[in-house]
Amino acid sequence: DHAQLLACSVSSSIGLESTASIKICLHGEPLTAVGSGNGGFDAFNNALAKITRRQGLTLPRLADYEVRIPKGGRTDALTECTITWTSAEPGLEGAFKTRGVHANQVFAAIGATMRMFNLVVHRSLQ
Ligand code: ILE
Repeated sequence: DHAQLLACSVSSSIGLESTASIKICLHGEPLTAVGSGNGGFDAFNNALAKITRRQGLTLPRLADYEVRIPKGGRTDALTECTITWTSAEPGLEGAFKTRGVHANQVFAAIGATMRMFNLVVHRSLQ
């Protein structure tokens, strides 16, 4: 992969905005950013947006977001997050889906987002 999430802290509270602090290795270079937002995933996306803006990359828009667990799962189940993105960028036009799996549902969404980000970075090199 071209972009790898080296470190990520997401903090959520009641009565305060969520915050995220991230470190991404892009083309072998470690890049850090912080973000805040309306929910932990929003905070992560705002941090990622700072990095992509600096790199001159345009991210697709989130069009749908689904999170589920296997049937019969319990509170310790792995969650699967499927995100539908829409993009106007050449090579990524239209809608596409990415998926992430993690015990923590926000990290499942972040995994799906990193897959999308890698597609964007890959296209930008072509
Ligand atoms: N706002 C929530 C979050 O940041 C969801 C994002 C709705 C898709 O976790």
